[in-house]
Amino acid sequence: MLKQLKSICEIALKDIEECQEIKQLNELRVKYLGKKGPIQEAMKMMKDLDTEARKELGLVSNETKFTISTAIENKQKELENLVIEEQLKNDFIDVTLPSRKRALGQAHLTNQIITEIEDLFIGMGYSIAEGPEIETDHYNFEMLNLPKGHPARDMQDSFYITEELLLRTHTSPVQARTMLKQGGKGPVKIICPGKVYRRDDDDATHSHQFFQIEGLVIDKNITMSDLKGTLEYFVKKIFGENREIRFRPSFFPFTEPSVEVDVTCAKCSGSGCSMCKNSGYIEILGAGMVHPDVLKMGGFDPEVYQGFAFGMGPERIAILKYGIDDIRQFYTNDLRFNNQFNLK
Ligand code: FA5
Repeated sequence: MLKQLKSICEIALKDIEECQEIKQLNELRVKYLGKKGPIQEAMKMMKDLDTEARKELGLVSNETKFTISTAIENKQKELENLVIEEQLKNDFIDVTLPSRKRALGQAHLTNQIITEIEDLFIGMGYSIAEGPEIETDHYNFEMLNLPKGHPARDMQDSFYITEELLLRTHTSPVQARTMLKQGGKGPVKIICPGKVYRRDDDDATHSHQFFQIEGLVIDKNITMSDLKGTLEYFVKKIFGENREIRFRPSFFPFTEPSVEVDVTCAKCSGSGCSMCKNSGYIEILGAGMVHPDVLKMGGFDPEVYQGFAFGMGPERIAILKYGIDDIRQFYTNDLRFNNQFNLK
């Protein structure tokens, strides 16, 4: 029996040595150390032996059991390590591989055109001013020579929140706010981009919510020719030398004299179409010399200082620059529209 146990031990160690998988190792554990295994069988015989032989068989059986179970434990660790190594090999991340391309977002066309206009005026020495979108009647109208009941208030149909508060109808109140901040001292040279709101019916060139960029220059000896030169330079820079513009006499209560500037229609190049209402031109801005009363209300002495101001619609400018057929394209969030204008 002792010899038999020795040879079983040798065979078991060989089997364990050759074993390649954990599953197979578990089968060997059951085969050699299980209840029906050879060591248990040998133990069962002990009862028929005398004391000395029983002692010896017990010792050898225990040793055999210990040797086999130690070999199985060692093999188990070895096989588990192999599995981990294999996993590590397969999970290897090649950090040198090029990454997946991510679609990058881009600025909305409105922001792109506003940035372009801002850059142009900053290049001419202007700085950027801001004002609130919820404005008081006082700044939106009264400080601009439009007292309550003035018929010209109808030019800008408004969204009132209370009797005194409204969504600003233009960026011109920033003129008044800037003048007061200056305490009557020039020079002033600002532009103010921002959102404005009007109860206008939406159509190809009108929106109830749109952007404006206000401009204000106040200094000594400012004349209409400064305004004209500035706007001509601006229009040529934005639209190119070949685009036709025209200055048309107009009326704004806060400027005197006042003009409106039109650029030839992008769709019909001036021959007349539905977009330009057959006029051949689309209006992009209103402007004029700051009215002496507005200068006075802003704390400036009109005998010493003069100024010019303008207010333009950047969406209209983009429409004319890129031949866009409808201002509603700016607000309907169709990415295909915006993606055409990656101008950087
Ligand atoms: C004004 O809002 C004056 N505050 C501009 C101004 C400033 C004049 C300083 C003199 C001195 P007007 O209502 O014309 O003016 O609007 C100015 C520009 O805003 C227009 O030329 C046009 O480009 C744009 N605009 C006006 N209404 C709309 C609209 N509903 N949708 C889109 N753009 C508009």
